[in-house]
Amino acid sequence: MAVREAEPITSLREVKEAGLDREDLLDIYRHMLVTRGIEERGHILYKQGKIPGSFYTGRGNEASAVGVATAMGPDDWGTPLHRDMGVHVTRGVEPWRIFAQYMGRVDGPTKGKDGNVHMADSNLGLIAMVSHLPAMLPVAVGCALAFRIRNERRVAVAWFGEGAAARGDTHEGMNLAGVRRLPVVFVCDNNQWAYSTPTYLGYGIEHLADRAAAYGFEGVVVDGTDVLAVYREAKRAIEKAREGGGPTLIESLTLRMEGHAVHDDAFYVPRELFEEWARKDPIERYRTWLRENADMSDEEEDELTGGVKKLLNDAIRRAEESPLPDPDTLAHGVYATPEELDTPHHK
Ligand SMILES: Cc1ncc(C[n+]2csc(CCOP(=O)(O)OP(=O)(O)O)c2C)c(N)n1
Ligand SMILES: [Mg+2]
Repeated sequence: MAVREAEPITSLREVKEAGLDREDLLDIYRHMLVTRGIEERGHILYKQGKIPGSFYTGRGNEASAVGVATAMGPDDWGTPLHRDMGVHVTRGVEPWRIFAQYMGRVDGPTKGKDGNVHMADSNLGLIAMVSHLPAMLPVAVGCALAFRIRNERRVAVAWFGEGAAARGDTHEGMNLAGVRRLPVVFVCDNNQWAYSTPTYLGYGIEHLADRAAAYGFEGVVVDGTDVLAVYREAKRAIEKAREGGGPTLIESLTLRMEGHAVHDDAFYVPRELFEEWARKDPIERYRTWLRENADMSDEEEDELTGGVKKLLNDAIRRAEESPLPDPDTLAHGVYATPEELDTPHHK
């Protein structure tokens, strides 16, 4: 069975219908630029030897991450992964705190206690990834179950990769969500590679979103380089979940434009594939859309890009002033104490 394939948004009228005004449109662009800027500067910090461990980016996934996060409500929760920097940026994590995180400093969201993208700010409705494959998917389903039990009109958003889709916890999470019609939206960042494994060795169906039907909910495939199309599908799915309509699986198609991490030059990805997807660069694509459909002027664009550049320069400076954590605090904040938990059986 073929799932629905999302339509692109072609006019300002459709954008308004989807709930965005012109300021929102420029905010989306700014968030995408900040996302890419953070990761580009991260590469430089890595080469300068300032980032411990490896370094991961989501180049090519900016539209997908920002589009979904823009559709989330302020009280919704999400579990973004190593390709989803745009989610942190859109939810309001300040760039200097992200650079501090990269460099293991105390002002990073994990206070210098975990590796670079294993981070999240729970004050902004985000839960840090434990691991990728896909450890966070059952956690998000658990959030959705809690929202249901507490009668809260909130939605959980769970991200996972197409490689992670082959593992058992994806099935367990989606099955429970389908059976209980929980308020959760699954977002598969299908970037066509799971480390060096191509999709044809990862799954035997045409679209991963085809699987949704087997769990009793809707699946949709969206072009992950089209930020407005991603936004519209995510908004539909999130509001449907909030209204009691159950889960949706959104498969967002992109290409991972860099290696799995900085140590991997992606020699196994055909060059033509990179060239093909570079022509669909999500930021360039959206920039063209804004100029053609929302009258983004040269001055407006210069002001925006100049502002982002300054924001990132200041952010790096501020992050470098942040100290490394005091070794004596190593075990602080790592485990919750029973008193901090609101689950009755822990009392
Ligand atoms: C159980 C387990 N096996 C292997 C890894 C190492 N690992 C982390 S991400 C990844 C690739 C995942 O591919 P995919 O789900 O497509 O996500 P992508 O990295 O492409 O975004 C691998 C092999 C892991 N974290 N956990
Ligand atoms: Mg992948």
